[in-house]
Amino acid sequence: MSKYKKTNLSELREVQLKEIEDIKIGIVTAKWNEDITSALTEGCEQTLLEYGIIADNIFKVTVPGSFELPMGAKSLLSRERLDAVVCLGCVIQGETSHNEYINQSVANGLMSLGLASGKPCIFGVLTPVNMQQALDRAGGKHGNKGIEAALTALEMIELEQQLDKKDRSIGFLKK
Ligand code: RBF
Repeated sequence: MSKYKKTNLSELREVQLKEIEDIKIGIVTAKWNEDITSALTEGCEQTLLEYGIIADNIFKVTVPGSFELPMGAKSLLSRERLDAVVCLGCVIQGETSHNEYINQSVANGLMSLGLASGKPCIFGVLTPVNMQQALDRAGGKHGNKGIEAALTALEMIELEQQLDKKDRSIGFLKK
């Protein structure tokens, strides 16, 4: 079997974090399709706690719909010294193309915000064709994408910590 087999990303991964008690993470959740997004939020928060993030250092807010996720993330980032922000939503395809506008805007918005702020803005938005596909990804047969979003945030923080360590060691090279 190829070592590149598709992994179920909800499986636990190893993440090595330093000073875990100081890590602060935001969770922004869209209220549209609340049954789905609350399951994503629960998976996300539970995972952060399991990995050792302190409950008081998890900052949760809600926004009306997925379109508002980038603005919610920006507002949260400007008020709290966050190490990452996870954005969770569910945009179900309808009879019109509204979902395409929302999804593209949110993806672009979160990418721009992440690059501009230097803080990982995690795209945890389901883009299913129907409710069943959403349920399958919010604790169903395809896992819970809220868990994966939490793990992605932790891995990006780990990367930042590893790079910081390299930066600091430059001044201590042996002659
Ligand atoms: N927001 C979602 O998070 N998921 C949806 O499936 C969703 N469907 C929408 C469908 C239509 C036709 C409209 C107008 C909005 C929808 N929204 C949805 C809300 C959207 O993200 C946003 O909150 C509103 O457009 C207000 O800016």
